[in-house]
Amino acid sequence: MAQYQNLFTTVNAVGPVSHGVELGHGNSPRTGQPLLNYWLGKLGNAQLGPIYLGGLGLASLIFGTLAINIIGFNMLAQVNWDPIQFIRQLFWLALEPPPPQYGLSLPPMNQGGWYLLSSLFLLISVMLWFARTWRRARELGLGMHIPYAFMSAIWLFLVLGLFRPVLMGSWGEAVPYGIFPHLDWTAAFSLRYGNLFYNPFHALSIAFLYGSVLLFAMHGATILAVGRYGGEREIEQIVDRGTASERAALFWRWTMGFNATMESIHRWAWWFAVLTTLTGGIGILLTGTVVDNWYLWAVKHGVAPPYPDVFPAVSDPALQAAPSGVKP
Ligand code: 07D
Ligand code: 07D
Repeated sequence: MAQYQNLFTTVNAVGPVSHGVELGHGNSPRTGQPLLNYWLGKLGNAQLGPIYLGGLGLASLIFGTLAINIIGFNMLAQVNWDPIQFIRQLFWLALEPPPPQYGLSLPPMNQGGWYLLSSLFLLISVMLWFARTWRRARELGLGMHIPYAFMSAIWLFLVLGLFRPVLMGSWGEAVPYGIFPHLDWTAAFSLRYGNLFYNPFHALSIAFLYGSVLLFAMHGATILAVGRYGGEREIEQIVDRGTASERAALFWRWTMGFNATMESIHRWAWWFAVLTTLTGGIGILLTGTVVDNWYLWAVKHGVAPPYPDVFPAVSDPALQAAPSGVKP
């Protein structure tokens, strides 16, 4: 007989729409008349809205829109204001940071000035959004776990775009805004500093990133697998142990000898995710400031072997005298 498998069959619970609890003094009203949508219910909760916009949310959206517009209009200017070419070349277009000779000074607008202005707006937007997560968590009586986790991502974001450029003394160190250009920057960064794979903090970041994926798969699968016993009602399962949580725990205890609990699995998830960008930010901040070449660093510390001397010594062609007739 076919058994109930909830790999795809989402529980689409619908009820009367809810506006949520009353908000205390100093809060704005929530925006939007809530509605129910079947397809949204397939992805998550079927109710859409209301949303709490508030002063911080509104200000964040305004600054974010300004940043995106500055980036977009600079890209549009680069293709001579041709909307077709803008769409065609969108993934390759970029708003680049100022060239290195400007250091940390203010360059002309078309030499990175627009880049700095959009960065300022993006920074304000992200920080306002952070403040919003903080306030909303407080208002709902939550712990601060969500803002703290977001802070970890913001740490890497700030290292890439603010702290490291300042330590290096040049805005030119910051990441360009663009789909492929930011990938080119990432690849060039690794090459410039002697292969980021030898940066132990990059390795830690990867381990936490992969670990996050593994934990997410294990947890998601475990809870779905005990959904037939109500296992997705995690809170009840913590305080009122039933057959679902018990079986989930026993599965792991019997397959690997150790099991998380309904509570601790979320701590594992939180720490792995947070440590991905936390260690990553440390790794990037050290690059170029403390360590100039991660491969040579690894050789020095016995992590990587030096290349054997099988070829005759090579010299940098850039340092050689130019052949006659060629201007250097
Ligand atoms: C799924 C949540 C939704 C978020 C999404 C991203 C924008 C950008 C701006 C057109 C998981 C929204 C995108 C707002 C629009 C313009 C100018 C989150 C989810 C869908 N990256 N990166 C992407 C950013 C860095 C790297 C994609 C941002 C570092 C590699 C997207 C930042 C380095 C690859 C994107 C940032 C780096 C990507 C998908 C900031 C090292 C990919 C992101 C602010 C960490 C992948 C074409 C995603 C790709 C990709 C956004 C920073 C490396 C455009 C906003 C400098 C190797 N990055 N990135 O799903 O397909 O995230 O690129 O720091 O392969 Mg990146
Ligand atoms: C970027 C946090 C900031 C984002 C914020 C979001 C908005 C948009 C809009 C919702 C992602 C702001 C959002 C403004 C809102 C809407 C619509 C998080 C960010 C606040 N690497 N690598 C990592 C691997 C190589 C390089 C981390 C793997 C090569 C550089 C990660 C491989 C070279 C940097 C990772 C690999 C290289 C990294 C990122 C394999 C390139 C970084 C973690 C298998 C040739 C970053 C220490 C993350 C870092 C980073 C994985 C290879 C370069 C673990 C798996 C050797 C320069 N790499 N990498 O969560 O921290 O990012 O490094 O080859 O800067 Mg790497």
